[in-house]
Amino acid sequence: MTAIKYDLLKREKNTKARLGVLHTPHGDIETPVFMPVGTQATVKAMTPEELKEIGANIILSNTYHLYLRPGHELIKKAGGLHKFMNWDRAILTDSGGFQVFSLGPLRKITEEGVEFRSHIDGSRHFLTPEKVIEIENALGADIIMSFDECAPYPADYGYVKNSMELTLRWAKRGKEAHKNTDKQALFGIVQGGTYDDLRKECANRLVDMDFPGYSIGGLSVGEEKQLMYHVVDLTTDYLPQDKPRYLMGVGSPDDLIEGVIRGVDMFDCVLPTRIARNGTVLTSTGRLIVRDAPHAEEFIPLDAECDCYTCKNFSRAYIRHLFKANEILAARLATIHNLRFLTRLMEDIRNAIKQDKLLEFKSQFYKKYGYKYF
Ligand code: PRF
Ligand code: ZN
Repeated sequence: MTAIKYDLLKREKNTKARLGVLHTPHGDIETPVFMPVGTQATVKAMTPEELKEIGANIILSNTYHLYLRPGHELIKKAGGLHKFMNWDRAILTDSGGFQVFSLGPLRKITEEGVEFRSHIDGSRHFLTPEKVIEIENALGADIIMSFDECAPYPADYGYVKNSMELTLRWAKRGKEAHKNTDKQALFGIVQGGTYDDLRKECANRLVDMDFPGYSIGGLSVGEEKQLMYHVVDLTTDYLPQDKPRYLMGVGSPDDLIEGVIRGVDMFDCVLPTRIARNGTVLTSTGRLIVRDAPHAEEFIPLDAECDCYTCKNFSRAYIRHLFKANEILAARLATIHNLRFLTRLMEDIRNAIKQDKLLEFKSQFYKKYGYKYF
């Protein structure tokens, strides 16, 4: 028995976009989907009820953070991550492969695993592919990630090749350690930097290992967008049609559209929640810094086309005032709006796929939204 089942409903006529449903132990997810990020067992500023209201069916959380604080044993005692945070829809946990490698000089990579110091209290830890699976099993997310190395960009061919080989060996070790296959689906992560042959080889060898889904890691780490799109396009060509594909840590509106066109089904990104807390919102006509002076007397919604709680009830002038006065409601209202903006964008994308009109949708979207943030 596998924990998840992916139904491919339709392939768009003019692109590589796919319409599907991901069945999980905590409900069905229509794909392509954007997953809000809840790093520390909370999507910052949002209650589970609010997440449901904006239409989120799956959220992402982080093994690295929850292992360090409050500890996976504690979350296991609470009855698992779903119960601990009172979220009864699907959860995906990232492996820490990205967070640990972002620590820079604080970590040391060996064949066995990664030794690092906690960003919280400086304490020493050692994570191995087996340990990461043990932690993810304790957390109990529906979809879990293999331990990988996300190579920096730029990096020379030799470094990236060794790093990809290590990621493949770790994927195999993680798969062997994963016992809870009927409740949790373990994805393999494609690495290989921006080298076409390494991406191809990594994808092929992971597919030979037969994972229930495949992630594309190592992108959006400083490379040009066009290069990222090229690597995504190339990688999905080597992934099977009957399994979901997840592009890790990518989720600006343009990246979502371009990713879907190249055959990606799942995305996550801190962007909408992070910029919301800084006073920036996503709208159908581009990004808007609602905190800025020009909006002081605008008694209109953040986005006239938006159906979210914030846009139905509050003006730009009021939200700007909340930001200037450092009121926590500002972050809450802006986060609700930004997450609704992206979940609605994904709904629109799925409708466009149904009608084989994704390219038309893309050009209409860009015409209003603009290319400013490419
Ligand atoms: N690996 C893992 N998580 C990730 C990434 C990765 O390469 C990225 C890269 N954009 C984001 N999150 N495990
Ligand atoms: Zn809104």
